[in-house]
Amino acid sequence: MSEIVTFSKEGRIGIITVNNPPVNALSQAVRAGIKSGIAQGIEDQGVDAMVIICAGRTFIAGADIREFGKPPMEPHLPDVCKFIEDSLKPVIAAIHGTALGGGLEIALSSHFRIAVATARVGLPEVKLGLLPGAGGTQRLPRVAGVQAALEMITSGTPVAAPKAKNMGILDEIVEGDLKQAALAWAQKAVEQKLPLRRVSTLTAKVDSPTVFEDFAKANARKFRGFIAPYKCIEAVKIATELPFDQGMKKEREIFTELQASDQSKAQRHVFFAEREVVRIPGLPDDQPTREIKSVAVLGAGTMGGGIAMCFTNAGIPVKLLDMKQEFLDKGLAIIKKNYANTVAKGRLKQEVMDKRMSLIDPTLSYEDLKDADLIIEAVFEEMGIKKEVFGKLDSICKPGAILASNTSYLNIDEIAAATGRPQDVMGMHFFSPANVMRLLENVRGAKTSPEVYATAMKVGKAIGKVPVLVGVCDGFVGNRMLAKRTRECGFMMEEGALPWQIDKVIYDFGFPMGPYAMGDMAGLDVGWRNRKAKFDSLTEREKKNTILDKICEMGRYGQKTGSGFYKYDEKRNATPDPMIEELILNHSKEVGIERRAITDQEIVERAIYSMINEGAKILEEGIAARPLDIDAVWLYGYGFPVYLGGPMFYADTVGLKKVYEAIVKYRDMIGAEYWTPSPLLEKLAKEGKGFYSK
Ligand code: T1G
Repeated sequence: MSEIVTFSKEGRIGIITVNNPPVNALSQAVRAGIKSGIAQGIEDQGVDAMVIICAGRTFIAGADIREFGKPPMEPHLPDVCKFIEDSLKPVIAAIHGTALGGGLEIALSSHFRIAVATARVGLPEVKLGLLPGAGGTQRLPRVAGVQAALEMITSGTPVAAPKAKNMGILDEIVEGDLKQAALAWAQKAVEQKLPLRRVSTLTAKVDSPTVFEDFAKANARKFRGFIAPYKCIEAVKIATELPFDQGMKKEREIFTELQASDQSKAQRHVFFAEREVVRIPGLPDDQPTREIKSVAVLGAGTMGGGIAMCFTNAGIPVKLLDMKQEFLDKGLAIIKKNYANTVAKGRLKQEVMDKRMSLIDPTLSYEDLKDADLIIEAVFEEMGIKKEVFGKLDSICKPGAILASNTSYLNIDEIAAATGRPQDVMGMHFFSPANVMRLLENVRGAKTSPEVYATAMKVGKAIGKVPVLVGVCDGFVGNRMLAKRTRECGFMMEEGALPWQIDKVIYDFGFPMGPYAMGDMAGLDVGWRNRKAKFDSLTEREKKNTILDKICEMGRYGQKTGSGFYKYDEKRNATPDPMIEELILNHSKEVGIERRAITDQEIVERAIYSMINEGAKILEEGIAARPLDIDAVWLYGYGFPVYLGGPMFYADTVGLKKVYEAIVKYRDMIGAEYWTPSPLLEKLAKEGKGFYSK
């Protein structure tokens, strides 16, 4: 037996203990250890029953994802599960923490399952572009019913133990010491000769023959673009149609197919990227950070209010400052309404809402901010105002306080220079709605100290964000790349495409919405104001591309004015507007561009490859340290489809040679001013490598 799986005996009960930190993943050694532990218990005449239990913070959290894509090693998990289930001696799974994926499959192959009340059980494989591959799709519908199995397997969301008991997944919720409870259970099973419950022998019944179709239809919007959810439905259906062993064979075939798919590779990449992105290359793991026990937010507007909620949600008290009482009252009312909506949906208890509201201390006085550990400014995006605010904060806030700006594009170094402590100044760029969007772009200035930005990364994780560290440049990582897509889409509209064609292509690519529908939702006046602010830095062609100006000059700001690029009915349903089509055709004539047919493929290439090329330049400049930083920004802040893994991972999937050749093609078509290949991209393409090549 290896150290990570041990076999011990208490009385006549054999205990198989898994101890493979941090989450007891089912590596080859763990699988082998469990199998030989069960074998030992079966052979040992002094053993009447066995318990599978885990050390550390959780029961088995699934297969070892790092082993995927490598040659599979024996024993295979389905065989280990069968070996457990076939045991003639009772096997009890004792669960704490999270029994996920292969962990729940091990438990479902045991004869009885007990858990502490705080445990959760789930089959999250679909989030990795997979399906449960060791009997989860065949055993769960037999024990919890088809509908429940469909929901659990296609959502991947774990279920709390009490609910899992009601669903028939768990036999008992135990209190006190789990191991003692498991031993007592095993004793009872032996003494009362409880019939061994082998889930594979049960039947998965369907209440209605259309349950699978109906389920797929009902979730079409949620499953859009993904392959795995439909394969999950197919496998559960098989559980209702075929004998267990044949169903297992089918499940394994589908699993193997999905494991080799680009979608699963992308989603596995995203799993690790989300965890790796918080680690800052070049900084020691024990980098000192500052303690953040109190926060202040300047500006009670939409962003300020959302940012305040991020901290109250994490139990951190917030001082919320604004210039006028009416602004404060309005901001607090919006926060209250947001919480009340969540309570009304049953997703938050009233007392928790009250607690969070009580953590907000509104103020009109800068003086009240003097003891805050972290101050986040979310005032109007104008450099003069930012400098004035930071100058004031510099004079009031205690030494060691972190002064952060939520600016989405202004120069952090210039803001920091307005203080005498630039080492304590940085950007913390939240995304709207700040209490919902998971991305936090942490912007380190030229003088920001490692202690300060390491603290901001820790704060980001503590408030449930995916914090990404980036450098100072116009638009940081996200908006800088987005500007390239916006430019190219604007050019294609001049050259022959229409906004609704571009939107459909970007939507079908996998984004939640196309750029023009998004513009109409956010308000075209926002983009128009940015365009005006940046007008002098635009190229001649961009200056002449006045389609947005013309639409806004008509007072068409999008949904809020009933029309923008689209026209909207009272339910805000969008319809392409012939008036806009005419406006665009006239514009092309005006600027002397002969319109041509633009293919959907060209739209994808120009919209996405322009961003990838810019991403490569961002890497060259060190604005982002790794491609995964860029992918995380786009996945958690801009809705890049998770099954493509982010723009840089997607580029590798397409192949950098192909991306490079397309960029060269557009350089020759549109101009080097817009399409000069990044030297890094060119080099990697010529070496047959990718951004993630080792
Ligand atoms: N394999 C390998 N490493 C894993 C892992 C796994 N299954 N789960 C977590 N880790 C690493 C993770 O990368 C991180 O490493 C550390 O553990 C702590 O994780 C046949 C096919 C369990 C809820 O999808 O959801 O079973 O960054 O930071 O926030 O049907 O981890 O420290 O180096 O996330 O407390 C199905 C995945 C697999 C569960 C804990 N299982 N894990 O969350 O910690 S497929 C999953 C999680 C499968 C079978 C199939 C979470 C967690 P590092 P963490 P956490």
